[in-house]
Parts: sequence; structure tokens; C-alpha cells
Amino acid sequence: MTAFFTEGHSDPTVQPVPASVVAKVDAADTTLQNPKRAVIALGSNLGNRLETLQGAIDALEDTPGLRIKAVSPVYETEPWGVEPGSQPSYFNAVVVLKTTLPPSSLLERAHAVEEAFNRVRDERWGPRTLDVDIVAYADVVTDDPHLTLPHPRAHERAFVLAPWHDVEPEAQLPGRGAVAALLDTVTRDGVEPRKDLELRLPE
Ligand code: A4P
Ligand code: MG
Repeated sequence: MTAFFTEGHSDPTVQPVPASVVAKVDAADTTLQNPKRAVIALGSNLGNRLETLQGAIDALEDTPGLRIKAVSPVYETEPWGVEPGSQPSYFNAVVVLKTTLPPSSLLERAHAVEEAFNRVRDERWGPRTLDVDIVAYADVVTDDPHLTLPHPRAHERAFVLAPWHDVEPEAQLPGRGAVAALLDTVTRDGVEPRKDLELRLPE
């Protein structure tokens, strides 16, 4: 296969492949053989929150080597970790996906999706239309600050655990245990299902 891309081949009907195409082939080689399961949490508290969450889901699905398997219900949630009343409420949701991207590439993609929406957000709404966090990736456990897995605060957040439990009742948070059991240990105050709203699983 490599010989096919080298210049000076003997078949004059085969054009040399541009370097950019070779680079893409090399990048594809870094994907994993077997797709891994990952869980991503989405949050938005500025702008059109539902539209932003749907846009993020569609952008993730558009990623080569990534397939969304489940999209959770939408929850409207009180901002966590800030002065009460100092920020608008969030819409939160969780997606379960399968991907051949390694964790670092998935994080890069998550940041790219955030930035795509941040750009819109920066122009019209100020900071923070979209947060894309990797909650878990396969059974990986790491405390690398660039990518901590599972997400270091997922186990204490009903706005992550409740939507995840809705789509995967038997889910396990690596190193922490069953999501159902974790959900029993946290308050659901300020975490309300918005049954009137729906996010679509891309076709
Ligand atoms: N990073 C490390 N591990 C991860 C991971 N598992 N997933 C690094 C994603 N990123 C991870 O994140 C800062 C850095 O964390 C990244 O550069 C990445 O390399 P960020 O998204 O840029 O910043 P942030 O989100 O403002 O910071 P932080 O501390 O991650 O905040 P959280 O924990 O994401 O919380 N309340 C409600 N109701 N709903 C919400 O969705 N979200 C937040 C943000 C606060 N309160 C909320 C909600
Ligand atoms: Mg974040």
C-alpha cells in the first residue's frame, strides 16, 4: 500500500498522490481498530440552548470515526458551582457514542465543536453557549489534567447522571460504580426533565 503513494512508480496512468492525501491516510492510521464506547455530556446556558445542543450532536455525528448511539432527554438545571441566580439555567443532555478515535482525538473534536458554537456565542451572547465534556471513555481511568477520565465531577452531578441513566440504566462509571447507585447519592434538586423538548438522534 505504501508503495502506491511513492513517486516514481512505473505505471504512467497512476498520478502521484498529493502530500495532503498521504497525510490524511497517515492520520487515519492512528484511529483504533475496535470502536470504543464513550459518553459525552453537553451543557448550554446562553443563546438558543436546545438548538445549540442539537447542533453539537449533529456536529459530533459528522465526525469521521464517530457514531452516536443514544441521545438522552433534555434537563433544565440550576447552574452548579456558582452563586444562585447569577447565571441563566442550563439545558443538559448526554450522548452515548462509539468511536474509533482515541481519547485525545475525541477531546480535540469536543473542543472544535465547542469553538464552532463559541464563535457564534462570542458574537451574540457572550461566553458559554456550549460545554462538551467527556464523561467516560471505555474503562479508562486517568488523572491527566488535560483529559481526566472519567470526568472528575461527573459522579456528583445529577445533571450528568440522570440523563445518562435514562438512556443506559445499567451504565457503570469507571472507578465509581453503577450510575443508578451514584444517582441515589446526589440531590436532584434543580434538575428537572423538560419532557416538552426533544433532541434528535441524527439519522
Ligand atoms: N479536561 C480535563 N478532563 C476533561 C474531560 N473529561 N472532558 C480539561 C472535557 N475536558 C476535560 O475545560 C477546561 C479543561 O478541562 C479543558 O481544556 C480540558 O483539557 P473547559 O470546558 O474549557 O472549561 P470549563 O468547562 O469552564 O471548566 P470545568 O472546570 O471543566 O467545568 P465543568 O466541570 O465542565 O463545569 N451547571 C449546570 N447545571 N450544568 C452544567 O452543564 N457546567 C459547568 C462547567 C458548571 N456548572 C454547570 C454546568
Ligand atoms: Mg468543560
